Amino acid sequence: MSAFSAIGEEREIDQNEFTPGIEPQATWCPGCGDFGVLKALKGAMAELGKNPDEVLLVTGIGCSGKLSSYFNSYGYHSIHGRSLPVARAAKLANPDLEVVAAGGDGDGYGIGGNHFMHTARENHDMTYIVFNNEIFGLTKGQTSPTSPKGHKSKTQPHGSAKDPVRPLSMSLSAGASYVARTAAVNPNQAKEIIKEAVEHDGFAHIDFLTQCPTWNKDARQYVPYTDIQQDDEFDFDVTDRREAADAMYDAESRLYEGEVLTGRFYRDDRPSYSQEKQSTGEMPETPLAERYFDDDYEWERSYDFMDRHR
Ligand SMILES: Cc1ncc(C[n+]2csc(CCOP(=O)(O)OP(=O)(O)O)c2C)c(N)n1
Ligand code: SF4
Ligand SMILES: [Mg+2]
Repeated sequence: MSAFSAIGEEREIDQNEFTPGIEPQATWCPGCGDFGVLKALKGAMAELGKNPDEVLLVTGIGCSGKLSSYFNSYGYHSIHGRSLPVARAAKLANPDLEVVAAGGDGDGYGIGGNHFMHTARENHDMTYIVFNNEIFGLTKGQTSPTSPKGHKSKTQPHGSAKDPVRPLSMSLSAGASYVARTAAVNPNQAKEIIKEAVEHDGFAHIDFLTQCPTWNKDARQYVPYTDIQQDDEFDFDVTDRREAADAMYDAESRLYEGEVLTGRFYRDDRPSYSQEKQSTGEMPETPLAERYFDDDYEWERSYDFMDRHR
């Protein structure tokens, strides 16, 4: 597989092409929602006609972070909370790559929260999937930023005193240009939402509800769910910020009352970070990745820099 050979090649893709040749056995527990993300992602990429070598999947640390081991594409299993800066750098260096970043609620809304805020604000063109199981799964069930108030765990045995973060509202106010929530128990909706997110030019954030039957509730934690686009009660305009904000606030509150509202919440078509940079002339026309592989490219700036520091 070379870095550029298959980019742009059009052919029918089978979703099994996204299963690694030497398939590592997934170590997720039976009934874990993470399997649902893997299935939806494979289906979405195949239906979009993406070749595995057109895709880069960058993950953080957690049960969710293992996704890049079970998905056949370029992959980078980064460090806790740091998938987004890695994904941003890769996208800027090689804009032809379809970049997907993924990680847990602890990873993205806790330790990596600052990267989340600024990647959304700058509207980097990528898909960000947050596996939201309301818990630290990998480290055995500690309270996470999305755990409900009063939730008892080893770290808060008397119950969490904190209100959970509101991931959809946070994303909207930070500046994400596509915001959706889906659930592993709803694989068809999940696949369609991932397809939209991948096709969106800008930062597309998916809060993906992934049940953790081992450390949180049970495999039916997010059942039943409602698709807000299919329910007359939620007749709002996803391109209207205020209406989207109200719908998000409602969905976030009702999740903790046992009502699971999923679907598309917000979308705008403002230019992505790269498009803005190109329009001001700040972004070089030849992407960094192509310059690196071009033997004739003169690395003037690097040479100058080295001369100055000899
Ligand atoms: C810098 C750093 N701090 C803490 C840890 C320990 N750690 C590993 S995974 C994790 C939390 C995982 O929770 P989440 O991000 O929600 O992912 P999940 O396992 O639930 O998918 C923590 C605290 C670490 N690996 N690196
Ligand atoms: S601990 Fe929870 S999140 Fe981790 S693999 Fe098991 S069920 Fe999934
Ligand atoms: Mg988690």
